[in-house]
Amino acid sequence: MTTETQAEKKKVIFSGMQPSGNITLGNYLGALKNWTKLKDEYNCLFCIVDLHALTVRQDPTELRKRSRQLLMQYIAAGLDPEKNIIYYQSHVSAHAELAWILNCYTYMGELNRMTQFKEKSQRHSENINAGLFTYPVLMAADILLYQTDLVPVGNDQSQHLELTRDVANRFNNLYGQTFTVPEGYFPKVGARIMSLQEPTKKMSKSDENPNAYIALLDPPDVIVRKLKRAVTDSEGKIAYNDNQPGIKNLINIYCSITEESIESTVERFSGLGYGDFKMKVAEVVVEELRPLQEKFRELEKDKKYIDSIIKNNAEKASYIAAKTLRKVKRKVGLPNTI
Ligand code: AQP
Repeated sequence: MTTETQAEKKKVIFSGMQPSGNITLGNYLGALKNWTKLKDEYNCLFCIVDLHALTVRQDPTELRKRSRQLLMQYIAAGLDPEKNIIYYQSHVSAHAELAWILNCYTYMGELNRMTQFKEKSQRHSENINAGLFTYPVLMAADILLYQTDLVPVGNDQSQHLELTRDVANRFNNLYGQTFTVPEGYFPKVGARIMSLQEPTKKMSKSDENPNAYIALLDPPDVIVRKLKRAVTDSEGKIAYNDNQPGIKNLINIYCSITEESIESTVERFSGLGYGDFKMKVAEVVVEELRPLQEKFRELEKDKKYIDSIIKNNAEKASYIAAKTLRKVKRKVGLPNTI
């Protein structure tokens, strides 16, 4: 078998992140770090889903800057822009086109049930726009355009993936086999990392309080300071349970990085005070992020290289996406281009 045929046989993985803030240790441990383990085994597309970020008001200059930074952080974390397709969603117009078509095959009732819409419309009550409502349809288009087999998702996204599968099946039933129906890919490691200030809420890059999250590019002294300030409890005991969500979160962070078991971590640190334990966590976080931050700074200096990645990968993604879009247009009866 030639290398090319082997590559073709690999399953397709699609995943993405929104440049809606500076990505956090939560995004890294829950998604990015796991992606780096898949990058050789699968045909991977890792997207910067900038169109999705528009569902919440963004400062245009900041959005552009963060999108580029996110792309560089993907590479700095270990994704390979030669083997993986790393690109901006807005550079491949097929995403928006397919989303429109799929909007016509998705029911209001289905979208009304989406819990993320309910949650985000509460959080952004001043701006409940139609994009926020149809967000899952754009996500379905992202996935289906590439005939994706597997989508690494956290629990928070499983409802959207189910909708993608329903829409794909509906379309295939109406028009014959058009889309691969994707499955969720649930990584073995990748705890849900919680806010450092409200440990019952997930760590989010768009949190208004920067002390609630560790950004991947936070310098070591900032990481130490944020962890020292992390909210804990008055039990004074290192234990892993829901009554001590702050300490539980710090243990999860520590174990996700070191891959040590929770039991042995709790046992090893059981005699420590919270202050000392926080310093142990800070040490492993700083060391984990150090190489990523160094690589990021190198990449930042090489504008030409990053520009070439942006261009080449957008072309690769567009080529694959155009094939699916052409098929879809033909099936629904849109006229051929002349
Ligand atoms: N706290 C978290 N712990 C573990 N995994 C997480 N992810 C997000 N937060 C955590 C995973 O990161 C990926 C990218 O997510 P996204 O950019 O699509 O947006 P999100 O899930 O809404 O992440 P944020 O940080 O909370 O963004 P904002 O604040 O903009 O809403 C996903 O795979 C997600 O599971």
